Amino acid sequence: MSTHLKGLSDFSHIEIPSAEKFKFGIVVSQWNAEVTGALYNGAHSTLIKNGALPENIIVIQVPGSFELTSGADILLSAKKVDAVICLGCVIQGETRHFDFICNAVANGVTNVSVKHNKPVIFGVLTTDNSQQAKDRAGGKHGNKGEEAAVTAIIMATLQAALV
Ligand code: DLZ
Repeated sequence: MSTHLKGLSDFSHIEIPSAEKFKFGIVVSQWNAEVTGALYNGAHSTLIKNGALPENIIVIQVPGSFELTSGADILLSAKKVDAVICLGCVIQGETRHFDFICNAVANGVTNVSVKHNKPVIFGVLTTDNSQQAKDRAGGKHGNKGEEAAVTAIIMATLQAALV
């Protein structure tokens, strides 16, 4: 059962399908690298724990969350993957950058998913401060990277079942 603290990172209430037959892409933003590194560790270990083969996980890095969309697009154009996980961390600052980046990456991830007809998962933290981000990257609120990986497995399985 999920708790108000751990959120979706507690998966004991759902059955996660095997990831063994799928290929995954992971696009990691280098901005706020300590947080995105923790998200990456959570996503990668969750894929492996659920049967994905290490050689079937392609990882690329992009400079910031704004570039997650083009990173996913490049990856899906170049490699045959069943789902892509975008990992980033946007922290509220003193300018409107935050809003532009969050809106751009949310819309961009949706658009690239539709363009390639593949699941592209939004594993981007959008927080008021770095503590909130750390709390969601392996801290007291779980790890959003793990959630993103589970979502990718579920969506890849759904597509394989229907297409
Ligand atoms: C410029 C910028 C700022 C201010 N803040 C963040 C952030 O909190 N998280 C993040 O992932 N990226 C940030 N960036 C960088 C942009 O995503 C992007 O890399 C640059 O604007 C260049 O396109």
